Amino acid sequence: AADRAAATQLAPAAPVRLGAAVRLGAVVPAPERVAPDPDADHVLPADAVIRVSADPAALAVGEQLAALLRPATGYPLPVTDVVGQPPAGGIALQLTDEADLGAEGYRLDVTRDGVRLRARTAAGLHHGVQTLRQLLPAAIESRTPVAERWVLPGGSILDRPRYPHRGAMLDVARHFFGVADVLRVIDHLARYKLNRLHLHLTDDQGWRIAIDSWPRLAAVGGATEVGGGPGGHYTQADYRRIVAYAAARHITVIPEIDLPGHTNAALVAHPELAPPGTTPSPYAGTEIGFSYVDPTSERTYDFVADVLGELAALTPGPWLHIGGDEAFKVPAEVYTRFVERVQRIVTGLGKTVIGWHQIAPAAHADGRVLQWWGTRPDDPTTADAVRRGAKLILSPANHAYLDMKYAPDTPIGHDWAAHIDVHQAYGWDPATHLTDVPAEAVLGVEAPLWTESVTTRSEIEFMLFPRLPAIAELAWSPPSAQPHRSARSAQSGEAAPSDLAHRSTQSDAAAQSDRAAHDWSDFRQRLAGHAPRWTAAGIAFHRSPDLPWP
Ligand code: TNX
Repeated sequence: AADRAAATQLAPAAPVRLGAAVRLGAVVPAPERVAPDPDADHVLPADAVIRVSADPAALAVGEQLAALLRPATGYPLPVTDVVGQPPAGGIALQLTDEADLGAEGYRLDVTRDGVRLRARTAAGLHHGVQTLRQLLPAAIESRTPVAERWVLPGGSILDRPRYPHRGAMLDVARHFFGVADVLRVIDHLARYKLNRLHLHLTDDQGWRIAIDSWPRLAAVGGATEVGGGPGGHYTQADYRRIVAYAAARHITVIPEIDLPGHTNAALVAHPELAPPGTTPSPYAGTEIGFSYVDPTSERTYDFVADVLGELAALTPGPWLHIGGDEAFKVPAEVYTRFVERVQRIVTGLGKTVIGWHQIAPAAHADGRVLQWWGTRPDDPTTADAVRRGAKLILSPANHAYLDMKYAPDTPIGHDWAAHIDVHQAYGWDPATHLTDVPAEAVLGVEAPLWTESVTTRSEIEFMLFPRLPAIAELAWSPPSAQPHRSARSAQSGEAAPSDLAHRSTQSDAAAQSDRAAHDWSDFRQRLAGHAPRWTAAGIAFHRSPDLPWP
């Protein structure tokens, strides 16, 4: 295969496109600092080796990089952990102890001689690999060999996330999506450096996770979905597979069991949990707010403890999401006591509570996080919960809800919060969005995809692309441009990376700055430039009129 690949380079069957290198600043989300060096473009040779620090997690990232690059290049790209200077034309993935890179940052240097990626953690290397992918020609996304000059733009990038929580939610309850679809969504998150996948596992229309101690929940409660389809559920083995696939991409799964409302499917399976005098029946519509588990029955708390106990055991991540939204039929005082009791169950399991911001009035529980999905930034109840210790994940429904239509003529989706095209998805600042909430309370951003109207993998992608990358950039990229020097203008060519880190205060606005931080006109160009990648990867997307498509 190596010989064939080399021969392909010398005497290509199809004409090799001698396209220009991708711009170093073309990355989404925008890196913190970019210093291009146009004299240092690197052409990946057919015999390139991927050298990785001798660490299992780092080696796994190296193998993933090889797996990403092999199909289109046809190169063998062996992965080794032999340390030392990278050979000419090699790609080096190195774990370092450079404190400024933080838990997820990376430093990338592309020179004529090779590529060096450094990070303190395998997560940082993983994010750097996503940048590396985006810097290769779009044909790198092809699953079959392409005759192409695999050129990377010269220069250096220093990159770190703005927020630790960068997520998306998939509602697998309204319509069920199988494991393969979820893994593909995980791939989309990884591409844009997101690190949390929130799975909305239960709702009125379906219960999607097998619970050994309450088997009817999935067997009976899982057999429905919106529109009358067959539904489905994940076995615990399925769920573990999703968690492991996500973990290998440095993404933590956050499972949600929505309580006390949005529980009709559970009540159909276990009518004894329903409030006295009610007779639950399977529901395939899209109304909300009618169902709830009986908060006055001890059996309800047995159910909650068993379900959350099994879920905690399946979930290596620290969080359990308890829902809490739209329990309209439960009186406020009863609701608050219920939430406080469920919070105690979660903390008792050694997990951290996340809930929709309706749980705000409940007492603080250690580390608890509210997921704010309002549309009006003035929310005194949430601000008060923050004063009592809560942290926030922001999912403003009029900016971050991926189930909203792009425009009135969008064939699927809702419009109760807004029409959300790319400009609207991008046009807000998480740090200052909520009134009377300090920036330090914001852990990050999450884009939820509710699926009342979303039924297929390509419909998921149509709603995600191109909006998910806009939310990813809000979560990852710095809010304002950092002044920096280009690698070229540095005194010593060798010192380019530390230049990026330590000498950036020297004002050199005229340097070949290839980046503008939160900047719509720059972002729309960069994002539109990804369309050929999505096409090559078979990703469905909406050709939004907001973007200057190539
Ligand atoms: C509100 S947002 C809901 C969901 C719906 C969604 C539709 C939230 C916590 N609850 O039950 O699916 O609106 O946009």
